[in-house]
Amino acid sequence: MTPSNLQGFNFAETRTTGHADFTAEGLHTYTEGNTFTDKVAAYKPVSATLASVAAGADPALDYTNTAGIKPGYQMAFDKDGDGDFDGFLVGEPDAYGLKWWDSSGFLTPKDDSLAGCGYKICATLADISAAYPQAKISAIGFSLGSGAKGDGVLSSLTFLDTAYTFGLDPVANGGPADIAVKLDAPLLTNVGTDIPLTVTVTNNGPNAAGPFKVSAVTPGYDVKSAPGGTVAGNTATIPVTYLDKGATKTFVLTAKASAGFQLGLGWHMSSPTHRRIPTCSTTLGSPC
Ligand SMILES: [Ca+2]
Repeated sequence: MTPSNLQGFNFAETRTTGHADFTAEGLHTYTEGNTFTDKVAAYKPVSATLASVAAGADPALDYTNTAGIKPGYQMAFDKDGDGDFDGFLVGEPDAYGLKWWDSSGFLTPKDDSLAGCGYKICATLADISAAYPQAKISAIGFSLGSGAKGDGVLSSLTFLDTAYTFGLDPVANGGPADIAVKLDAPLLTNVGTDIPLTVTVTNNGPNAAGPFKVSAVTPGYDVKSAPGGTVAGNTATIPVTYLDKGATKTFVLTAKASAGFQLGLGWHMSSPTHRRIPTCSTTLGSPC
């Protein structure tokens, strides 16, 4: 590991047959088998209220899975805000979507409706925050395992609107690069109905690029959610941690056409490390 890339994370909870190696693509995490020692985990101390986490963009993992299980993200939880750790909240989007579960059964739900998924708590951060309004978060992180085989590359972990990229250095790995952004929307849109807007980001080279952000302005739409990004009205901003030359990434926004719906969508990308800031506009369903 490279200390300068740790970004405040520590790997003290990683066990002997769990591994985390910094690579150009991100953090290569893997376990050797299915025993107790097969665990990779990293935590970063923070000081935040659960309410502030719940109010921000959803925590997100950008992970390329090669084999086995995927990592889940975790938050060290102080349910009553008294400074004493009470347990971990665990997020596993593939299993439970935006619901987080309590890993140790430490919580006594004030509202039984929070129970689910086989746990005493399995609820959205907003619902948990409402039940525990004094709650604080003292650490953020992820865990792969334990006792399960998994292998993949973690290219970013997003918490509190910050994307942690584990060694993806914008000088070493980033452009100049020609980044193209394209938007596709359904040909038919009913005002007031949720629709997907697909963002396609392509690196035309000549170098790998990242990290950078893609911002989308969607006149006539209200963006409701952006994976790993932030949303404000008709604008979504998505962090891209790393994009190899020739590579493409897609993101699917959820949006709703507003009463002032227009057939117009605009995009721009911002990055101080890249040669070109492409701007394009497109009509519905057509490429830039
Ligand atoms: Ca406590």
